[in-house]
Amino acid sequence: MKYDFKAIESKWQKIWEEKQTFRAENDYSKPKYYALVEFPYPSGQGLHVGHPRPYTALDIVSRKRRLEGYNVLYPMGWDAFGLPTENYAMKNHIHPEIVTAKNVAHFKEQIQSLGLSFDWSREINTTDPAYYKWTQWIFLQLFKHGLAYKSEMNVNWCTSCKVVLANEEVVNGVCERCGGEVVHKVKSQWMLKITEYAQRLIDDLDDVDYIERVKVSQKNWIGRSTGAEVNFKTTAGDTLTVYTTRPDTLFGATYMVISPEHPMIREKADLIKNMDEISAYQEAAAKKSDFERSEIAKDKTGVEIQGIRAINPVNEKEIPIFISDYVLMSYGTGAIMAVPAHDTRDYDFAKAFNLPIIEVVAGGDIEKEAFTDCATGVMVNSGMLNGLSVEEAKKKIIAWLEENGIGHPKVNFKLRDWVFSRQRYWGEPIPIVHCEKCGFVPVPEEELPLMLPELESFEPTDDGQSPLSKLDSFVNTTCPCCGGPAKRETDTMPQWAGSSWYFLRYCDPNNVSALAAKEALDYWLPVDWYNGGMEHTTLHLLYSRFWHKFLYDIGVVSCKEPYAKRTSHGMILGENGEKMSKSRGNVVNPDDVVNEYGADTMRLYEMFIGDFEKAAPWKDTSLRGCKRFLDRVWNLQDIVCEGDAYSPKIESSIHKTIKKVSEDIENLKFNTAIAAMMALLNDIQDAGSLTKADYRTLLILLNPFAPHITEELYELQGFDGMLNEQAWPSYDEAKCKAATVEIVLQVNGKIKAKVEVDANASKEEMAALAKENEKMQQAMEGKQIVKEIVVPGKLVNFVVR
Ligand code: ANZ
Ligand code: ZN
Repeated sequence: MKYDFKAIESKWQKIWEEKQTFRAENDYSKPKYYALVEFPYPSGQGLHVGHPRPYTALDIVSRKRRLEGYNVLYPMGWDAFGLPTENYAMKNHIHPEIVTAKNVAHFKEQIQSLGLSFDWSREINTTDPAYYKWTQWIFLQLFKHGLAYKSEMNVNWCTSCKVVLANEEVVNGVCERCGGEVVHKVKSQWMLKITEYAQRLIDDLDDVDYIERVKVSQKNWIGRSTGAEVNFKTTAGDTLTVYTTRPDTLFGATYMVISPEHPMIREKADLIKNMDEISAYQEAAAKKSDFERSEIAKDKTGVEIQGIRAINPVNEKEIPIFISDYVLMSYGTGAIMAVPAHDTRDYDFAKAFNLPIIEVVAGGDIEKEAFTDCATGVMVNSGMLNGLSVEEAKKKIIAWLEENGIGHPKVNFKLRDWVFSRQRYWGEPIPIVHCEKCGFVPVPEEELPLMLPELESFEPTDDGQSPLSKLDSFVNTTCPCCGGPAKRETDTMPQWAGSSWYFLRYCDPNNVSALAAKEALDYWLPVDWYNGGMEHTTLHLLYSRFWHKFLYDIGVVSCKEPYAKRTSHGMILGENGEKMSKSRGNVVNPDDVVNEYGADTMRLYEMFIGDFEKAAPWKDTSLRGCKRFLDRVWNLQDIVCEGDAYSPKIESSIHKTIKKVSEDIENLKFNTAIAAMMALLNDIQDAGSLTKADYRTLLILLNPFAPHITEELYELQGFDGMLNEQAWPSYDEAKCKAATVEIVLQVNGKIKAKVEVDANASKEEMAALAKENEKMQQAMEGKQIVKEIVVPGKLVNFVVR
């Protein structure tokens, strides 16, 4: 009988669906396992061959866990709000809801063809009002707890999408999504106070099992730094406060720099003599992105403020104040003390403007460059600090600053509050009403969901107003507080909103009175294993940890962290090693692969393609190799024997493979797990036969990778029940040791023969075997053995003369 993958795959997919095989039970007495992959954005392009890589990986984990006796939740859904759908809808004059439904149907069919063990009864969609009701509810809780606020903000504005972007969405100075130019704009925006959670978002990383690169990049993004705030008096009679990580270098502060947006410029305008020059510089700076402005290598520009000087508090010296765009208003206090001898940017600036450079930490060569090392230097030219190390000097100066009321220790974070408004149609309406009398008033919870209204046209306005603002019947309402006339918020939420809590909804997806029942959350959480893209590390992963912590604080969930374990997969590239794209003509369509080779081959290949954590190029030859492997597994039926033809070699090979596959799955080494099963198959074919029991074991091991063919073979062999109801095999460590090993026999270091010996053979036994060997005898004819070298398990070498 031929391996008819088409018939087999559709047969088992139907059976699984009918039997609801992968339905997670809310049976709280069983040990649970919650496996999660990032739900896709159902784009018009359909599934990419990159999608199944993480889905299959955690499908393997889920299937293994079921065989290990766990009640497994492995859900899937749709992250369906967002710009691409809206843009498509606008271009083609179709409502985004219709576009979404069509895309979801297509994605679902494609995903289902792969035989993934998702519990489809828990499918969710972020654009479903029954779902976004709870997204809005969470927003209201944030608002009620002072964590959502509206403020005038200098925001990132994508000139092509006509939309505000979060800092996280600006990559290398351009729009993460479309690559369009990003400029600054002052706009009134809803913001979420993620900064309030900055410290906890760092600290609690200690309690979770995330791959190291994810932890590191989250920490860098949050960017905790410790230092001091120091007050400098100015000749204008006020004070300029700076943030510095190097208060030890105060004696070397030879000038100050404030950001072009610093309020002092406005407040002291009447004292500033070169206001025209300053204004021109401010205008030029406003056009640049923070990214451009903070580049280390860029030429330093600036203008000295004429008419006001600052006084260095440690030596009462008057120093000049500059404005320069390398100082950002959004970090620290927007003002710095410049220490050119020990800071690279200050050094470049001082050289450009011919400012004094005073060495205060000895150990470098400040004629050539700034000396920034703080581990080895010794303080000089610094009065009371002379002779101290940098660390000692920091402590001493901070104590002195505090005593004299000039400064205090300070911790700063790079993390900014989350810009939460979007001026687009296809998102969750922000459930807030603005009343002249009462200010911002939440929409009453019993009125949720606040439905996204029907609109004629979804075009955003050029001045950046949401399309919803054009709909008077939506905008005009009454104040829930005083009953007077009021206006609705017309901004919508960013795409990151729905995905910030979706893993909670899966626990209890149809609940109408809460985002999920408490018992369901307590049982399923935390997610035991979450796999997703590295690109989401500082976006979705951080946002969802923030929301989860907030929900923990208000008692909705009982654990501090949403995900116990986080891993990440590499991309699948085209055959040419480049990213797959239409323009490069190297796109592989998953439907074609499933059609031609079957889902099991596709799954197996995606796991065999390379190290799961690294990018890997697609190779059709290797895909065919995986198909051949399954053909051979199929053909083993011909050599299965009823009894137990005992072979110590196969027995040990089986135990080794069980161990290897079991461990490799846990360690993301799916490719080497498959290689181990391929090696086992070779051993079996060398042996020429295998027992039914050994076949059964191989089928169970292979089942998570290739679930359809293994179920079919299991049935054909007449075993009891279904394969997915069996137990994951265990192994005997002692039997994992190879029964025999191959050793080489040499004469004067040259290989003469290779023979199999008992793995535990002694040196004497090995030497005796070598002497009996025909080839060895020929090579040594007429000669004397002068030395015998024997390495157990490896080789015998005779030195002859
Ligand atoms: C004096 C000094 C001397 C500094 C020295 C560094 C080295 P992190 O680690 O990133 O927190 N700084 C402070 N606010 C700034 C702003 N708004 N824009 C640009 N630069 C700013 O860096 C903090 C350091 O970056 C601060 O310490 C300050 O320069 C600068 F040898 O103060 B330092
Ligand atoms: Zn009111």
